[in-house]
Amino acid sequence: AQGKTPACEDNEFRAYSHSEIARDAATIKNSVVMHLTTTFLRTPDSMDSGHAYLASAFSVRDRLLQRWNLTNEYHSNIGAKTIYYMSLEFLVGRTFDNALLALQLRDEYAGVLGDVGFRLEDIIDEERDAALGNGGLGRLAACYVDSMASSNYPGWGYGLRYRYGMFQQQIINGYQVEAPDCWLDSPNPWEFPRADVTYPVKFYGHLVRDPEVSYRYKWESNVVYDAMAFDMPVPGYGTENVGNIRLWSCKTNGLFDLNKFNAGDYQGATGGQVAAQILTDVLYPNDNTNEGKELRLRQEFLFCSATLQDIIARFKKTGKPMTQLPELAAIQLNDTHPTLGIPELMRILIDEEGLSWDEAWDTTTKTFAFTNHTVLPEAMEKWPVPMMDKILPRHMGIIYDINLFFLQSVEERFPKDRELLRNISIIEESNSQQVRMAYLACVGSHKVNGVAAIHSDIIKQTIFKDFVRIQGEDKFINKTNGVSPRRWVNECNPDMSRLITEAVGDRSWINDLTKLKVLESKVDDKEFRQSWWEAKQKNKARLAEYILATTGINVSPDALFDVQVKRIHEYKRQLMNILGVIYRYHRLKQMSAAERTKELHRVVVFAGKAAAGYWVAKQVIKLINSVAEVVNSDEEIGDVLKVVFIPDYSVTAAEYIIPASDISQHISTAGTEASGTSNMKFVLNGGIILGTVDGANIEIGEEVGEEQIFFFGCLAHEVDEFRHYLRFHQPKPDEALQAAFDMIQSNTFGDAHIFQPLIDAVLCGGDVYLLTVDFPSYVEAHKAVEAAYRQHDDWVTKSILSVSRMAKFSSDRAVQEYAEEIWNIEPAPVGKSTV
Ligand code: F58
Repeated sequence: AQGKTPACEDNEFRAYSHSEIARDAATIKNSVVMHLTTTFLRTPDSMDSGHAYLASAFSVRDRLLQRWNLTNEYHSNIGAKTIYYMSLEFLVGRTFDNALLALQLRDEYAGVLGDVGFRLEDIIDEERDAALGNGGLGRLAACYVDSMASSNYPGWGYGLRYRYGMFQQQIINGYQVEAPDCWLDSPNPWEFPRADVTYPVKFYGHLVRDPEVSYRYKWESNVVYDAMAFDMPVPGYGTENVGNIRLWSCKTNGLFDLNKFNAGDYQGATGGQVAAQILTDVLYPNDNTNEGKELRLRQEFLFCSATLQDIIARFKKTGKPMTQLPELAAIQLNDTHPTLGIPELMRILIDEEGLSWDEAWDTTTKTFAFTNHTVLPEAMEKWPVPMMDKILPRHMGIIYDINLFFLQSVEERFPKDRELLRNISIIEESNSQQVRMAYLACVGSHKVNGVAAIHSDIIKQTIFKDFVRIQGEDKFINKTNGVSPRRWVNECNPDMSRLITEAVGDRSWINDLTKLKVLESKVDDKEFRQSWWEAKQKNKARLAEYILATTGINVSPDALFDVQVKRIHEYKRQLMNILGVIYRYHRLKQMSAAERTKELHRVVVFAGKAAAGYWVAKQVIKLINSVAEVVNSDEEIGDVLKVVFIPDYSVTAAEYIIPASDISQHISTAGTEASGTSNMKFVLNGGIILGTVDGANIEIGEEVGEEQIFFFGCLAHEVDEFRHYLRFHQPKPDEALQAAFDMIQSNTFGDAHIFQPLIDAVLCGGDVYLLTVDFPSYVEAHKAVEAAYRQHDDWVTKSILSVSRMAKFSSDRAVQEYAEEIWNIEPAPVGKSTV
């Protein structure tokens, strides 16, 4: 990209680049064959399903590319304000089916592939997930860029292109074993290397003070890595708009030391390359815990520096003064992991662009906004000052100054309140000083939001309490999460989607979930109800096949499917669930065979990954698998109770599992789950929630009505008192919980010693997650679920009514609220609507 590009004078060139997407079978076939033969050097006779996928995917991407180019060109031509969603995680999953649906080419490709003997479903199954995220936070980022694209907001995601994404989970002898996710081993049709978009990123080094301006420095270092951009298209649905996720990869080419090589030092010659590459090699696999490793800090900075340089390079093309940046760019921090973007922007504005401190600070705080996703103390990001000072000396200096000016302004308003100053300082004065990233993010942003109403209230009363007092209520707002109706209904649940489309009259609901309201009028329509039930049964049969294929366990789709799928964490209480299962098993064993025949059949499904270093969570997985082994092979029990742990939970697995649930469990200790987003997906797919009064469960309950949700357990405001009590008093399990413990301790599920630490955490460790408190009401809630499920007609009514009332939980609604209340940005549709 050297020199200025001449304007294109060739009309044919321009016309082709703007031409309509061809939809006829002959053109599609031609492009698939073209890729098969010229991109992959295969003949039609030697085409297997893997190559059929690749050739089709490249063909679809050609169609997407054209729109993508036009979108970028259009937004830069009109000088649209753009939202940059900075997230160290994007849990995208697969793209092929999503792109086919967005382009409305699914039937066409199914036809073309059918002609050569392939089923589209099998071809779709060839794609590997892009699993560049851990859980909720990463998937939320993917839903938000999907909504930005589909709602025509000029918006980009920024992240890292990890060579190894979320690890693959194998279950060996009941234990989780991690294997690397080598997702880039085969060609990836959904990324575009942009070798020309590369930025140098510095580490370590020293500072030289500007002789004229005391706060301006030159940062000199010879540790410089290159971050190179890879772009992933985000197909907008029902629009020609295509969004972008720009991922940085640490480029190593320039780091080969030819001198060392010539001197015979082969390892030394590539040492620089290895050191650089490591930066974007792996995703840290933690969910709601802070790892605090130096490599992680360097990852975060590489990400922030490259992203800020890129945003500024784009802005500078407008020729406007830097202080106008907030008029063209809004940056959203997806939790604290990208917070170094704040001092990095300050550094660029002051040291490189020559702004004064005040101008730079004003520009920065108007540009950034920050989303908090957790209240768990162990997840709070903090970096030791000495580490930060060594790796990022300039940024440490800037953070000190930000803190100084902030504390000075507080001191003026609240003189002599030393306690207050200590509490709000960005630098924590503990044994070793630490930088509190949540405070830095808060001080450097103009808006701070939580992700569900209860969570936003809690953060205002806890970690940001003093900041609310100092900076005002208005800065702290709520943006309840949402999920994409494209992936989480239309793509994963084709049968239910067809029914909704029939009821609505067209497909407009896919971009406007308020249309689901019409389902309410169908609730008494016999035929509709029957089809609704059949769609669920079909999804259950599909999941039963998936379970058989992944675990070898046979389950009957006629049973109640009871599902808990999410990261394994103590606060999410999978332990309580499996203890409930054990208690159920205990009761079944006490019954006579005749009594057992009257019992409702149930399949309890678990899936989820534990962070590699999270021992307790891994023991919970082992317990679930041990229980499954005993229960599933107990001939007395048969189909009355089955327990399944589906290995390697992923976005794609979720797309099979969620549409098949009758009841799903969201049972975190009240006040601990910020929002949850799978709860929304389950209800949108006609499932009912069994949950605590926590996170977005509460708002889901408000929307669907109390008949449509099963709540249990203590309330958030009661938790502190219970915890306090249990610190000083022996927890008392009720009879049911004690029966479950007894069953474990009598070696029913193998050597009880393995599981004793799990029991001890409850009985001797203060029962921090309040299992003894909530277990009785949990068991009662299960009974209520069972009674309701037996009332088949009422259950179908609940299911239809729930879906009809779920509009609020579309990520389109969430993104629109962010756009209006935080980003101050408007849709800028490119081309025409395609619905
Ligand atoms: C999740 N956080 C919340 N963090 O737990 C969940 O309640 C919420 O619905 C969701 O965010 C979206 O708002 C979460 O997923 C992480 O995985 C972090 C990744 C990086 C390290 C620290 C945890």
